[in-house]
Amino acid sequence: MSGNKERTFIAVKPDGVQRGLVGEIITRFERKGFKLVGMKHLHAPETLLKQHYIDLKDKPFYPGLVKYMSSGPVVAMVWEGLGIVKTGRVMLGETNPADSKPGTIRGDFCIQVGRNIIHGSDSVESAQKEINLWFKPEELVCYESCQKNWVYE
Ligand code: D4T
Repeated sequence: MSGNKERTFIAVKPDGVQRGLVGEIITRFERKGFKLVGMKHLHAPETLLKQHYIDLKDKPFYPGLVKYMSSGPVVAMVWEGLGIVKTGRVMLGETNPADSKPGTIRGDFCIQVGRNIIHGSDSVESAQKEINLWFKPEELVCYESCQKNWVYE
């Protein structure tokens, strides 16, 4: 995927869901002009979460991370738009909320790294991998947004 069709995987983590932040997070992506192409609310199986965080398997925080991510439902989403992977990470803020600027999601709504409420893919390649891991192709909706010509030149 390239250009306006770039996609990223965003997940509201269990703390974000429990704290009622799903609507706020969706609103930020919608208002920016990005397009929602997939969404599901699920209690993610541990096998899926272990695979999702496989690159971190040797980190000391990995077991706690998997436990936290499986402690309640998450809202998994695929968003689409120009430069969305990079811009999405800017909108999220730094991994550690203490380093996140006000105005970012983590900067505004959380305090500690182990409760940082949201995940966003860190590269186009990992976005593709994560989307394939969490969604079947038929779960992604193809449609043209009526806003397209007002968001893009
Ligand atoms: P995610 O993947 O959740 O969007 O986070 P980041 O991409 O911003 O950061 P990451 O992969 O390095 O960390 C994944 C996840 O692990 C938690 N974490 C991280 C933690 O609990 N303790 C730590 O010291 C670090 C570095 C938070 C995010």
